[in-house]
Amino acid sequence: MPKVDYTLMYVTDDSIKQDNTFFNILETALLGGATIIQLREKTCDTVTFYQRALRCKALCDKYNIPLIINDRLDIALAINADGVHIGQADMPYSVARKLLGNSKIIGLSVSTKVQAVQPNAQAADYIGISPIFSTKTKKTDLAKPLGILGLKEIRELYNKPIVCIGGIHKGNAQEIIANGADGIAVVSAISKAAHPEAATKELKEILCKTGTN
Ligand code: TZP
Ligand code: MG
Repeated sequence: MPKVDYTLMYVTDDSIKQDNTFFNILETALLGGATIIQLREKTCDTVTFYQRALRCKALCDKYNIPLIINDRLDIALAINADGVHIGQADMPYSVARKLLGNSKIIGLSVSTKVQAVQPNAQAADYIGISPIFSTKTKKTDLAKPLGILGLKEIRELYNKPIVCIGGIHKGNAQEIIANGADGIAVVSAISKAAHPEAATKELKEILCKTGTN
């Protein structure tokens, strides 16, 4: 598998139903320097998800940026995505790996220290600390925020890439990288910004100043 840059993951905003807006924002995130894209759709039907996924893949390919799909292995396989992001209640990691093979990225959400030391988390390509802070974007199935302390504790136990998600913006991104995360994943800091491309660039600069990139 090629080395993946997890610095700035843009997770698409499934509240945007209008395709033009959805793809404009995705392209501005790519232009602004997002290093990986996660397509996350929680409410649409399968055919809509599949069609969005196909278009996302074409756009990400244009910028040479990996695309991973939230939850849906079938869609990841159908469009030859670069991988999936799964949660604790999704397809078990071992099954996902069997279906996708070794060349694809599999990320797993963890919400506790205990989950971070489980064999599936240790085997995954990266874990997503979910959530790090409170967020208004995800309203259901949201665990208690782990905070910076939780991130530090998990960093000590986990030696593969860690990406944090939930309530991250330009005011707190630096602190997350400084405390051991390899990257951040954001929805609203980009999708709801007045100028998504400028917002992405600003986040990227903050992250690159703090990290080793
Ligand atoms: N998983 C945990 S928090 C979250 C997801 C998908 C939403 C993050 O959205 P935002 O707007 O970056 O807080
Ligand atoms: Mg999931």
